[in-house]
Amino acid sequence: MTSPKATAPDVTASDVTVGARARILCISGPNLQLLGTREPDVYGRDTLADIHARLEQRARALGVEVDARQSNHEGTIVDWIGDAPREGVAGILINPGAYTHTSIAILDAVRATGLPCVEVHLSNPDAREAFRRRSYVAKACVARVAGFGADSYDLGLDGLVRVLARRSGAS
Ligand code: CA2
Repeated sequence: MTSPKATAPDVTASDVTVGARARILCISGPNLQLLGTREPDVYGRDTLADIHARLEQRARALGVEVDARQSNHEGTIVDWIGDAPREGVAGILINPGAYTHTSIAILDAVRATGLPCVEVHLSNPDAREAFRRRSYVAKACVARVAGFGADSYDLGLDGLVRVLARRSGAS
């Protein structure tokens, strides 16, 4: 008996082509430097360094380059986003942390780049307090991945690479 065909196959570099090592900017917002040290029941046991290391591995497998950063400061995040087109970034992966629910400045910055952006969350904000249900940043994003813990970052990268491949007409 043959095993059933997977409906959502894993994406690999041979499935998608996004041009010569497309550059992805990954931004994590406030307090995410605390990952792995507190609230493991909500945010898991991986540190942000673990997440970044896995993301880099995944990026290599996909044939893209990832530049992963974290800041507690809204203005710094806005500056990084604003600089992205000039720096040749092809797409943005962002976990805006609590700024998700408050920051019109980050929304405007992402929108101004015109770059595809995927919002990622470790937890599922929709299943938590009511104030986490509103995302300003989501309004400038092509998609959102939430609730898969650290895997949300890898899944978000896979999705973003697919969007880039589709836009470049390569797959
Ligand atoms: O689930 C996510 O990824 C969040 O973006 C995390 C934010 C929260 O405000 C969002 O609603 C959802 C909080 C990040 C704080 O990270 C911590 C990590 C470890 C210990 C304490 C905080």
